[in-house]
Amino acid sequence: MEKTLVLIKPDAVRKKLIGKIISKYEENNLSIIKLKMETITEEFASIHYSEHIGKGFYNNLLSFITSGPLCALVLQGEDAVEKVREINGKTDPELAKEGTIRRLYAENKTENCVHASDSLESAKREIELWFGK
Ligand code: 3AN
Repeated sequence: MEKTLVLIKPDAVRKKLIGKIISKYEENNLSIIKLKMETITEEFASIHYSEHIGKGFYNNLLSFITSGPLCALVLQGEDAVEKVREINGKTDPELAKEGTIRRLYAENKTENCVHASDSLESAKREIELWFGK
């Protein structure tokens, strides 16, 4: 069984979509094993998004992700990393498949409702960063 980290980002929290988003994961047989609400600092955000430092969208990404409370969760299930990325859809909501969270609810590539770990390795790193060992 795999574990993966999901963030329900500040745009989705403001739009009161936490319940709808969590339902999508549960309907796909994933279990929530950890969950918390938090408004993160720029310092913490820069660790989470360290791979994007220097990219054109980095400053916007940082101010957006720190702009209000988000919901962090660890999901567990068979093939959880890949499954959650399928459920979320592509980064750009216009390219995301019908029925995915981003296609249904996201505004644009930055305000795109959800984050999910992109590999088992990043899942391990991100789960430790957000919830400790
Ligand atoms: P994903 O979350 O789909 O795996 P990443 O890891 O490539 O996407 O990017 C992390 C976050 O950075 C995205 N969720 C999105 O909010 C933002 N982002 C990525 N690419 C762009 C872009 N071209 N323009 C604006 N924001 C972007």
